[in-house]
Amino acid sequence: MIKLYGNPYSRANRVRWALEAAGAKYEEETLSLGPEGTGSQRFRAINPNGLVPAINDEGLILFESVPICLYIAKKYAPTSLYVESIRDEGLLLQWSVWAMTELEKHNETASLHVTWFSAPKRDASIAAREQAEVSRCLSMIEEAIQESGFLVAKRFTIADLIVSEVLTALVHAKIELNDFPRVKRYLKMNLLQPSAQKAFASDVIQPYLT
Ligand SMILES: N[C@@H](CCC(=O)N[C@@H](CS)C(=O)NCC(=O)O)C(=O)O
Repeated sequence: MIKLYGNPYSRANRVRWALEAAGAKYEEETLSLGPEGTGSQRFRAINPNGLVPAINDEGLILFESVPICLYIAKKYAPTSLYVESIRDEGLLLQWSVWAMTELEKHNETASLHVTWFSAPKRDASIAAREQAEVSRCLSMIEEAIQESGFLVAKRFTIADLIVSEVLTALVHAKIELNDFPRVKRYLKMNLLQPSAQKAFASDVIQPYLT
């Protein structure tokens, strides 16, 4: 059985969702975020990077949420969450990596200056610049899903799962989806899947289900 080291308010959500969507058997150890949990010597012996998520699959320890999701999809759900052709694999990897290096990066920086930093540390110009970058990313998704409703292979894949999970953090950057109606519908539809309903704490996805 796979062991997931996670936390319900962390990037472990995308891995838990991937495990649920793949129908893989797993158990989760919840760690607190900070010195007693993720920063502890015991956890650093498992994941030297000291962050959740990490998994142990038959002795293989992996960290970094996006590669973990891709690994789970390819190993446990090759015909549903993964894709067949090398062409589609290229697109799958593109959107999955982009979700982390562009969409998530800009949303996280905006969130710091809108929500997480104490007021004196917030910089309104950085917040505005990064919110604009998130909007640019949302326009890209709006365009990409226009034809089939999905990012790759005209069906729900691990790329949609990863992008959708990253989108659940928009609330922290105070980004509204009203200007992106296709993305709004896409996110709601994906989060209404039974696998997502099992994977997320309800308060994390509630803002996107209305
Ligand atoms: N790039 C990593 C980032 C992981 C990460 O930042 N994890 C956070 C929770 S979302 C964490 O473990 N924080 C605990 C800490 O900072 O001590 C991934 O995607 O897995």
